[in-house]
Amino acid sequence: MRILHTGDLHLDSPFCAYGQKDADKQREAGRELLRRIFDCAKDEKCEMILIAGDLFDSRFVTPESAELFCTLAENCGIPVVLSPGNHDYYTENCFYSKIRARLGDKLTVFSSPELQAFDFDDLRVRVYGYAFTSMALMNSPLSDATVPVDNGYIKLLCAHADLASLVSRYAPLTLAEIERFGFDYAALGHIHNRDEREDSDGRVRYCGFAEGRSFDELGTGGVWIVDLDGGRCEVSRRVLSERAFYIRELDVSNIETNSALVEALIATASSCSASRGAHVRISLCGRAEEQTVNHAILSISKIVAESGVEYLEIVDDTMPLLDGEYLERDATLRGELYRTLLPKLRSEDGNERRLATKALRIGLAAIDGKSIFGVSE
Ligand SMILES: [Mn+2]
Repeated sequence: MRILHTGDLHLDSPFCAYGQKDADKQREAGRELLRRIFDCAKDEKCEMILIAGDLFDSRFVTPESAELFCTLAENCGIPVVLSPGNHDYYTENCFYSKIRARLGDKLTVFSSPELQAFDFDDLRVRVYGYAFTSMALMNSPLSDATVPVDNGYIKLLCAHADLASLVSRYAPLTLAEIERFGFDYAALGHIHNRDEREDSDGRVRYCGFAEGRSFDELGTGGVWIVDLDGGRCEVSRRVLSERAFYIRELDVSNIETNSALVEALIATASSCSASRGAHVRISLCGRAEEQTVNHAILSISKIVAESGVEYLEIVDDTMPLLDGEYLERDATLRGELYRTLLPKLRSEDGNERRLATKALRIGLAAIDGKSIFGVSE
């Protein structure tokens, strides 16, 4: 049997950092992603869709997304099983309970914080799971549950859970608990950036993000296609993202001219542009002439156009091209300023380093009687 495993789509996020229009666009992109996921289930001839929680970002679902989800679940022709997570937790009058009457057995939703199981006799599959019924679920629903007698069906778990911490507020499951049940496959959600697999044979997995939403979710996203067959379990990834985030570092120490830096930035950005909708952050490090860096930052639209990325930001992490050794021995105010800032200039913390670098530039400019307004932000 073949399953599609997804979750953590966080549809209808407020996207507060965006303006109204862009936030609407982001939410529409989320709906398009949902369409692609259901299309994928159809194209791949999946027989069931497991959604491991946080399908929606909150309990407030927009009418557009509500209608889309219902239509897709109604027409896909295969069972959709969903376990509510800490964002879209289940209550008596939540979205999921409201659409129950309309969707009937096309959508199966777990509704209790205790372990539940549903049988799908046509498929000879039993799906275990539980629901968050508030923003937290302090215990593991598997820990006290007795392992039920096997009925010969394929045994699945669909759950929103935290395998990373025993004291988590988000259903702290352990791998041992999952293995005690002997699931053929455990479809988890909650942690967006885990490794491919949690156990040695790849039967326990987080769905991972289906499409990156920020620089916290790097690279392409997708869903798992799971084939279960006579005790065998084969899992493969289908990339469904049309937007991907990347962070790159560029050492500018040996780059001497303005145009050489722009060329280097175009090359670095281009290395990400094979992915659709590449969003790239390049952090410049090493020692550089301030003016060269400023020129590059002003050339950002040219770099975007020539590299083929959708979005680019440049973070200036460079050290000014100053003679540090000379400044360290300098007995004047310039040396004093440098020595005072030195621990922060060498700090492990990138933000502290950036701030100290800026303070040094402004301070040296002021001591030299130069304008400090040319100092970049
Ligand atoms: Mn979650």
